[in-house]
Amino acid sequence: MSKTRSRNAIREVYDKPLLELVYDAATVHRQHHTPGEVQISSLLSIKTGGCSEDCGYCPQAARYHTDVKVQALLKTEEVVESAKNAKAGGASRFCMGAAWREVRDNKDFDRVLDMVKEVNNIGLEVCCTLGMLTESQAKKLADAGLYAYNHNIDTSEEHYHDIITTRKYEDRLDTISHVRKAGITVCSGGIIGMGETEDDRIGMLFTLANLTLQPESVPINALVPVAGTPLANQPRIPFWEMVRMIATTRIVMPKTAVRLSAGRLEMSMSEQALCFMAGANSIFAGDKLLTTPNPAFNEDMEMFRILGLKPREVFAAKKQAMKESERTLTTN
Ligand code: SAM
Ligand code: DTB
Ligand code: SF4
Repeated sequence: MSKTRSRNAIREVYDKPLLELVYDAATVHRQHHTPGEVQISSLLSIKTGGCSEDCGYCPQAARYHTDVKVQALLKTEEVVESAKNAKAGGASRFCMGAAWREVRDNKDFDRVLDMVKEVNNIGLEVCCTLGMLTESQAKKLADAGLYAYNHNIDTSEEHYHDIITTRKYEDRLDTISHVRKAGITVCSGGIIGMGETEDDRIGMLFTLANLTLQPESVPINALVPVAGTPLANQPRIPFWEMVRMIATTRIVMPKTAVRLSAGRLEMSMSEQALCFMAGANSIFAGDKLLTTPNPAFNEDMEMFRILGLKPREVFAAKKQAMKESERTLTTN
């Protein structure tokens, strides 16, 4: 495996002729995952806008003038209601996002801990994305039943400062390590289409693939350019670059769930089908991401029917890991 983890090795994969790359990624995918099984995650913004950070892509940063309306932390009942609907629609994971720079030890955090407990009780994989965390905050989330924490590194270390200046790449990596130590699974990926070079994309995959344990989930977002943000006028990336990125991610992180995240609204069904072929096995479903639109839920269900995709069961990864360790124990 280590041979695909150097920058040069990742570059070699990324540069393959496209159809060869997709074929290789599909082969790796079949060795580690059930083909046709796609995880449905549902996303809910539990606290929207007014964020102090300067992430150049983000419509929720207070300093940019966007159409996003600030909304305080939702009530636990509203969140539970939304989680129940998501489960009824076939979601196995429910991800709650807050426009915070970092978590503070206050009443709002206590309320989020309650939300985590309640959503866990519904029988969903609970995920949060709340900004930076300390070790003790990560531990509290784990104790409340948090299954995954999303904290994206977004781009390469070299490109990071062109996109965000209010925190360091290292801060992101520290939070990821706090999440890991607390026994929560890691969801970390990034965005393409922010003016980065191919080397930046490779650099981002290099960082993720070389974490002591690779993330269990890697979202690949295409930038959604939002009016009022510094990246509002970025041209949309050609679709082929998204496939290339997804396929490379699949090959260098064979066991991870590769999530075809923001940007699906601009893709046809055939384009998304090629991404699933290239190893994407997770999506965000629901009419809205955090603040921007996503394909309509019914359209996604129609796509699943036409492509013969099946929503992944809840805790499927955990069950698989347990089966593998039982097998190892009985053969030793
Ligand atoms: N505030 C927390 C944080 O930054 O970690 C959590 C929420 S933040 C909106 C989660 C992720 O959404 C970001 O790290 C970024 O990768 C992604 N994101 C935000 N705006 C986006 C956009 N316009 N297009 C694509 N992805 C975006
Ligand atoms: C991730 O990588 N993508 C999701 C989720 N993690 C939290 C967020 C995408 C946000 C797109 C812009 C918006 O809707 O505000
Ligand atoms: Fe705030 Fe997160 Fe948006 Fe950055 S990405 S401005 S930290 S909400």
